[in-house]
Amino acid sequence: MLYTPELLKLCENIPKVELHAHLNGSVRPQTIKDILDERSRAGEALGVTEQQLADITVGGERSLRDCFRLFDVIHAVTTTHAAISRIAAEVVRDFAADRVVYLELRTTPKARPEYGMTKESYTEAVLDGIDAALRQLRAVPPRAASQQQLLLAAQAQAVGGPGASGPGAGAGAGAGASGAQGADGVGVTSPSHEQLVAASEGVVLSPRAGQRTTAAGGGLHASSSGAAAAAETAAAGSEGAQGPRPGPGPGLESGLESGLESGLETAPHLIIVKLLLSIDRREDAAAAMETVQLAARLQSRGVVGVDLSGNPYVGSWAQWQGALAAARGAGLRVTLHAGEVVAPEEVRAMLAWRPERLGHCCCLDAELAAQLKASAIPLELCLTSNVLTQSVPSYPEHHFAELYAAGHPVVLCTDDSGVFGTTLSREYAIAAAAFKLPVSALHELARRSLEYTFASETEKAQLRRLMERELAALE
Ligand code: 6MZ
Repeated sequence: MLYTPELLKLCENIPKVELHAHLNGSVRPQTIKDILDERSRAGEALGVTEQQLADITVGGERSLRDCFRLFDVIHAVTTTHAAISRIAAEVVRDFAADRVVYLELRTTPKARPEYGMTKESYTEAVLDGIDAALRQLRAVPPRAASQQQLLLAAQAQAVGGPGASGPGAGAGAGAGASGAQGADGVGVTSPSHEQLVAASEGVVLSPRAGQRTTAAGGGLHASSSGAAAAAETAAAGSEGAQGPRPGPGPGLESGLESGLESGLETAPHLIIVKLLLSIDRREDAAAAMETVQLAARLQSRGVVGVDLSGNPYVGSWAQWQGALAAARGAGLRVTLHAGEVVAPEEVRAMLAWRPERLGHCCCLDAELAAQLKASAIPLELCLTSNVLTQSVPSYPEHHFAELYAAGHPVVLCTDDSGVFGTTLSREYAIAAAAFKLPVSALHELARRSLEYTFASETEKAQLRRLMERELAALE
């Protein structure tokens, strides 16, 4: 093992920022099993073999090509809105339990007409799942949030946000609302427009133990798919037989549960979740444009950008450029998977296009590496993913070392925590061990990651305050 349990524990305590996590790659293997079991009990044959199922649950080293075959199997199982919502809810809970305070999740909207699924209904199912998890983390009763409660939540933020102290308001929107109206003696100021927007976009304030609670609701919408109900159930604790994925300390998760039971005396941590919609490299120009238009329409629900991902051996840059330009035109941010395999012409074109962020950049020659450094484009780096898929030969040889030493903006991320059996805390521990970083450097990495998010300036300011307070307590 590269790192000690003590080091992992230190990393679990750091408030962290996750910027590169694929939804279906972050699924708990047990959930795939559960869904498969449920559907076969209902008499549905999904054509997934025992061996394929074992491949998902075993983890370990696998080539990139094998990885993409595995995603196809996962996608063959996750075809209902309820399954998608459940997975999204569980993924949010898992990251929150790993002390991730800002999560930018990404997923590829999928049209599956044979299952009555459009790209839009798929994405709404994801957003339903995220909302359900946030409500559960915040202990707001399902579907109880209203515009009035959002207003009150924003007022509570205006009063002092996560740092404000005072007696804890009870769990639930009603209790939070009365607190915001002054029942706890705290004066109320009017929320700014930005605060209202932040609240309606799913900004959730979850103060630390003994601090005032606020009643922020997730993005609000009517769900006709029934997926929201399934997500509520999932968010309410269907951890599966094996519970959450390994990594997050059990204390954190159980602390969170007991906090919910005891009226938030031990409150969960703040987590803000945003969504990026991915264009799959298998998609043509029209399909890519459809995803971008969907992302543009769903900005009010927390979609902040577009990603280009998928099998790097497939497709060519020119086919997505129109859609990516449209994304930029619509005010969406763009991040691109680049150089996961050797593809110098494509990486050159991507660097010239200047996305807001890049992912991977494992296979760059000296000239492209120099261009990347000169560009100062923030880079999402996924150590375990890159080593297990053999995009880089070993942890110590990972390009993180060179870029970090050069002062290039880098962010540690998980990529596919379910498929690769990792957590963000574990990625921090691996980095510390492989590159001999002191814990103070990890704190600094977490701090800086926040600056590369696609969050609004208001959200960044909130998170900065929270992270500073939590990091100061650790230092
Ligand atoms: C490129 C990847 C990836 O979108 O169904 N994906 N794309 N490189 C990687 N490195 C290992 N890992 C995941 O999540 C799964 C999808 O994310 C992309 C692939 O397109 C995969 O099908 P969603 O939620």
